[in-house]
Amino acid sequence: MPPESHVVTISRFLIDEERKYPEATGAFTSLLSDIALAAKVIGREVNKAGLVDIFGAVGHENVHGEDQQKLDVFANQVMYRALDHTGLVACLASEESEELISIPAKFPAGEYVVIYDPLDGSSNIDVNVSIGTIFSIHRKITSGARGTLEDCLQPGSRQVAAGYILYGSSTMLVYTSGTGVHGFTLDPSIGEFILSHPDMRMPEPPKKVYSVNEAYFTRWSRGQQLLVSHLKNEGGFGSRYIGSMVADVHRTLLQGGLFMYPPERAQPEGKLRLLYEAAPMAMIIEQAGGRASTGTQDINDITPTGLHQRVPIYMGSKEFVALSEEMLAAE
Ligand code: AHM
Ligand code: MG
Repeated sequence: MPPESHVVTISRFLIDEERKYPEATGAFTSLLSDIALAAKVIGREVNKAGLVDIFGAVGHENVHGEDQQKLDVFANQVMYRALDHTGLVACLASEESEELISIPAKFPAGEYVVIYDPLDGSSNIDVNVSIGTIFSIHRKITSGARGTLEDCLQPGSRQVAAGYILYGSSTMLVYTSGTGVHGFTLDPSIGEFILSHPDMRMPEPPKKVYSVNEAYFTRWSRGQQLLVSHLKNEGGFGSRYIGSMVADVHRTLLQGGLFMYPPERAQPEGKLRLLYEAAPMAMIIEQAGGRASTGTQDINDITPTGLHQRVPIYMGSKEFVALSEEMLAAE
């Protein structure tokens, strides 16, 4: 007889979580379920990306001046269509859209603001490297019926939930709603996300690994150069850099370490965006016992000033983030 095991699907898990809060309306559970459905649809296309002629830029640039890949466009539409008509969402913001995305007048609006990067790391699609979707959820704070820019520009510390979907050797959905981090792996044979990583915590002691694009070394500040030199020489750190944030942060979450995207000469604010990438990943890392800093302040203390604001990132095991802040301040 196989050992007794309980299979917990994401729907079961969300319903059980909801029961802990008698005042819960079920809206949040529905919202997460909608995102999980979008994840399955995006995951399905990502997994067969090599089979169909879906590669390559569609011939126009996104708001950051970067080539948009076809799968980005597809993932962006899937996220939008999973959420626009539900009556749960006040407004949306996507890394792929310059402006706030309003809910069409023909649909009811709800209380949640959903901000997402539909397919992060899309330059890796062609070479079959793991990519991901990142999402951040706030509650609407303005009093009107529909969400506004102000509802999107809230500090990360006010997120009610955040998560990502990693399209890797398996598809995983990892999320937090402020009471720990939970990971689900897609069983493709039944099309269900199954709880595989309950209550994820970053390991202590952490693995000594730093993750940064070291090709920019000569363009870094002296403090940043000294930090990385210290980690690999005196610190005895190893290095891993996939160049796909969801995959790099996922590894950091599971093994411990330090993920960095520092400022450099050509990009003084760094590359990654506060609302779509930094804030949601920061909430997850913090909920798992780690920290996320810009080098001088906690990422989730920042009140955003624009939808596409960028921010330097140092996230991972607490002691490594503290060491980074210390060494950067010394220079
Ligand atoms: P994207 O939003 O255009 O896909 O870019 C974000 C990606 C991240 O996944 C990754 O951490 C970073 O860009 C890598 O950048 P670089 O190639 O400069 O190291
Ligand atoms: Mg991105």
